[in-house]
Amino acid sequence: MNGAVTLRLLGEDRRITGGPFDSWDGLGIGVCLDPGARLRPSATIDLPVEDYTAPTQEALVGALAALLAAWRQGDAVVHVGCRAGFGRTGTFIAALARMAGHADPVGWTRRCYNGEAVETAAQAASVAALDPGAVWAAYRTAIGEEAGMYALYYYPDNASTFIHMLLRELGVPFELRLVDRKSDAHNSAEYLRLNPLGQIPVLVDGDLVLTETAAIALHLVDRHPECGLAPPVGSAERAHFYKWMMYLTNTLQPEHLKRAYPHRHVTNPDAVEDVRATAFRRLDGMFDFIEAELGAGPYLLGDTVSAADFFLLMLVMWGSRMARRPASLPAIGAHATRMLVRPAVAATLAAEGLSPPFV
Ligand SMILES: N[C@@H](CCC(=O)N[C@@H](CS)C(=O)NCC(=O)O)C(=O)O
Repeated sequence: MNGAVTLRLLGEDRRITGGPFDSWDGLGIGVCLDPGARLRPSATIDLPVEDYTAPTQEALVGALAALLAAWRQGDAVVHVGCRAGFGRTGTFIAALARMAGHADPVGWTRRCYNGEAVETAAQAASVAALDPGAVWAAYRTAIGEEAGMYALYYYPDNASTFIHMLLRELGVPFELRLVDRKSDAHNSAEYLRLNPLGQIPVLVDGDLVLTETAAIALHLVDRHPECGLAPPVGSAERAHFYKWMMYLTNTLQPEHLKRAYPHRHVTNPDAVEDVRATAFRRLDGMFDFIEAELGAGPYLLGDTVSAADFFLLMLVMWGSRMARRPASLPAIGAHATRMLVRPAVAATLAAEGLSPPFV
């Protein structure tokens, strides 16, 4: 054995040992990355990877989903191993750290498991490219869960963008329904039946028709707790998660809306510019506050990503229209850069036709 790490996955702390596969005592689940391993107990998940190479994304996603599904059956211990137990083992452990939401899974694995973990650039790249949404989708298939189809009423670069990113990150099936604001579709009788306020987004989840961006996000993280996009209910971290969700929805987002719709806040048309300028100034102050609170972050809650980080990213992207772009602040810029490379975020921006620079 080389070492052991603990990662919070599927709502529980999981202990994972790593090292040569043939050194495993055979108890629990084994993840075998060594094509030449002699030991083959029945509870083995095979992911054969040659020395100094990286698994394909498809194979990595399949093995991660199989392990998550096996964990769900009980509290089994897990041993991950290849021949020496550094490079390929470290790569798999780093992939698990990514699934647990760590900001720098390779760095984390080198710090917590083994300094030599993840030996090649290709192995590091395979961890960076991992799409958690693809793993969650494969996991649901593996456990036979019938995920219902969501429908998201959206318009590119509207508040729906945050929910769109979340749906992809959760790996759930969804359908996008465009509400064409150019033709005033958000004020059509049909849309007003869904949201009497005529605002975007609306999420349809079976019989449930839900409005209000933050409420939709909270509903989604509750519906899919396995994905860990919100800390455990009742924990101090969960309380901070609520704090950020509330701040973003009741303070930052409304100020953006004041900037976008200043005429709604005046009776005297001459005051429109003053309202707009004041909103810009207040937004600068709010982003200064977030910059200070984020600090080293790297995420709003510290080392692991949550739904609130996707919300912040969207509000930072909206700020690319500001004289001082919020992403020009160092901590917010680093946060946005980290979030933008997540496969779910990149896919959302591509689908909505949104292109950088946001940072
Ligand atoms: N409180 C709502 C606000 C949503 C909102 O204002 N959406 C904008 C697009 S980003 C919209 O639909 N604007 C159209 C309008 O207000 O007429 C939420 O968070 O969902």
